[in-house]
Amino acid sequence: MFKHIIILIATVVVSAFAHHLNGAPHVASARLKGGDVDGNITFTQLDDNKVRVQGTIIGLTPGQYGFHVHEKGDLSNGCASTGAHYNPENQPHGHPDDKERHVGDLGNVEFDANNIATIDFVDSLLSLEGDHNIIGRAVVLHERADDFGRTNHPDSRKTGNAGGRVACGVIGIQDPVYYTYIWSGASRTSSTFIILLTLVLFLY
Ligand SMILES: [Cu+2]
Ligand SMILES: [Zn+2]
Repeated sequence: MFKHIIILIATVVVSAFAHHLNGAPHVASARLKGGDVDGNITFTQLDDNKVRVQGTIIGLTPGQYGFHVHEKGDLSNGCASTGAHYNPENQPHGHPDDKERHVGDLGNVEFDANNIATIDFVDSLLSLEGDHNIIGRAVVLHERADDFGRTNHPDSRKTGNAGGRVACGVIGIQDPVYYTYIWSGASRTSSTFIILLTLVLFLY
């Protein structure tokens, strides 16, 4: 009886662990660079299918600057080759709280008197998996504030008229880093099964 309880507990623990391994990366990160601008941004997948965006960027004078996820993680021609705003739902440009917006529309970041921007917000459209997956794409910081599609400028509903691209970085997997190492080559389901079988045999 005692042994069965142990096995039950072990199964639950291993299943929970395997579920974590099977899931999407929990944290992605990007190093944002361009001219005097330098920053690190992390994207953390929250349990309720939202992503928390956190980071610090230095190097711009006080003010608001457009901040987006662009569709390509291609820096072969600098920030220019990162493509348009990430827009898998084919919507017009907007504010992060708008119903109609690009998935990549993250609004503005604000630089303070020390030329530092501190970023910490939760976005409801970004994801580290599935249809809105931002991994392998780019974060881009612009030379002007994003107008959220609310002016008469011809670029307003396309880009927020935020001007040129000042800094950018590719979004990559940060955690779990062991994912491909441990599970490469074998199907995840069978790997889970083998671990469970080994555990059961060991306990008996
Ligand atoms: Cu942009
Ligand atoms: Zn946009």
